[in-house]
Amino acid sequence: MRAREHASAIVLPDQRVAVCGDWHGNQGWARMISRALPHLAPDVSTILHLGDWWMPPGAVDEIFAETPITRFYLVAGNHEQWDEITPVLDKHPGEAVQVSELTWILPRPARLTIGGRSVLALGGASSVDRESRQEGQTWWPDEAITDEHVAAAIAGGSADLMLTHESPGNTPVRPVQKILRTNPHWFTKTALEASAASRAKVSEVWDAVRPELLAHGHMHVGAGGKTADGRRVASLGREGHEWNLGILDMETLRMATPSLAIIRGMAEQS
Ligand SMILES: [Mn+2]
Repeated sequence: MRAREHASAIVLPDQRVAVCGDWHGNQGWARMISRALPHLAPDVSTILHLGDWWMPPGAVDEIFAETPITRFYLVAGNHEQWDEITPVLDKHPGEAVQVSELTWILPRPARLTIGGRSVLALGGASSVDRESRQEGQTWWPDEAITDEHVAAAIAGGSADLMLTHESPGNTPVRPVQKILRTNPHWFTKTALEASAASRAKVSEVWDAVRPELLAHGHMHVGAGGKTADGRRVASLGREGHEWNLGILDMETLRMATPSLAIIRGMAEQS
């Protein structure tokens, strides 16, 4: 991974953007999105990816070449090629780094302005499958959200929209609450404790920044919720599942989530 350009301020005029949940390197699914999206939202030229992307940047260029997409911003997750991402980010502290024609990796944290709205992106998350992975090969400690990331994110002040990979701990999204309560995949106690600590960091930022909408991935469930004080949270599904793709209106901060059937149907038409 090599830096082409870097940018400290990202200001986009877009009124609508696409937001995607985890892809886990699935290029077939990315291609499905690339075929459906121009039919679903021909005005959209920006994709905000909420992490567990893990793809060669050149694949993004190739897959979206024949589409209106001109920018692909990554809010990194936990399952990423951190041995390549961290060095390029470290070379340009606080800046977004362009690593292919379309792909930009956002700093940790990042502030953007999209359609006149203030946006905070906070990448990173804890791997609950940590024990089945090999450090330096399929897992890196860089995945963690650090106290420095939290402090910098809060220091930037309020935001209308917050983008993360990790869920906040105090989420109002009921299907996410259920997963956290029941541990359906039998993750270990150590992994679950690290995961809870990671969610607490997101909560700390979320409660300070108080965005109207927070969108995240990682939990592999597509669902929404709202806090008692009116803050909305959208949890995006993983690749090939419902709610992996959202079309977000920056004026209303409402997100449309076309069904899998619609996405497949639209992709077949192209
Ligand atoms: Mn993840």
